[in-house]
Amino acid sequence: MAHNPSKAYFISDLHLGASYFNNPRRAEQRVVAFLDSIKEDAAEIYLLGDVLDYWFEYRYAVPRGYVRFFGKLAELSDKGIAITWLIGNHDIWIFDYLPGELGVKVVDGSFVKQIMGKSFYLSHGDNVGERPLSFRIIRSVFRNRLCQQLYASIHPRWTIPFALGWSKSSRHKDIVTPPYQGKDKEPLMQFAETHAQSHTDIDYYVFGHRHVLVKEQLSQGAQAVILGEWISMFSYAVFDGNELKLCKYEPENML
Ligand SMILES: [Mn+2]
Repeated sequence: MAHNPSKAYFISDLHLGASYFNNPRRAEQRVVAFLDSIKEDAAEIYLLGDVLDYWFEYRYAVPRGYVRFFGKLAELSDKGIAITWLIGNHDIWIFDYLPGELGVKVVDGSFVKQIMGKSFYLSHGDNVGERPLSFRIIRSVFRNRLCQQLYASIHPRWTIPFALGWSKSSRHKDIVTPPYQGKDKEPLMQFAETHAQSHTDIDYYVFGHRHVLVKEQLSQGAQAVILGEWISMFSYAVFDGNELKLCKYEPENML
């Protein structure tokens, strides 16, 4: 394929490293194969959170793994593709290592980005709409700088197994996704619908987090998508300047 960087790609919820993958290496290789397949026509890539199931950067050390995935991101970023990584609710603790090492831009929270002349509202989706109190408390503890420093002061020998155990305990929640019940019942869509009323300049809303693959037309004319996941769906969105399409990755040479 000729090198023609003209598209923007969006993926989320890869959950690499999660204990529920029967074959974690294959899950990583699938993502790498996808990134390789888009490297000639991608101008921009947006990773919308929960890319890694667990990550914590220490000052002088990082967790094991993800070598192929990180290598591919570094290759694409070195090639000039602009890669943006939105922090999700699993990969919260990215500090200066991944941005520096991979050349990716890391963003915490929701933001609006102009992409090929259109206005995109991008968010992982965990901080949008109604959330239970327990979720909000955990979220603020996880993001508290002092809590992060205290956690970082404990040897990884103790924190990493603890975190992996924690992740395992939320396994059911991550795999069994409440089904999408339509625009009117989906908090992310309700949020987008309300937000669009007062932000008529937004053309597209793109979310992750929910593990469903959906595109809806909002009443103000904008479109809203939820990106699915890479546990069993292998879905993504691609924007060519005219249309935002939802697709599933079907590798030719990988079953
Ligand atoms: Mn999430």
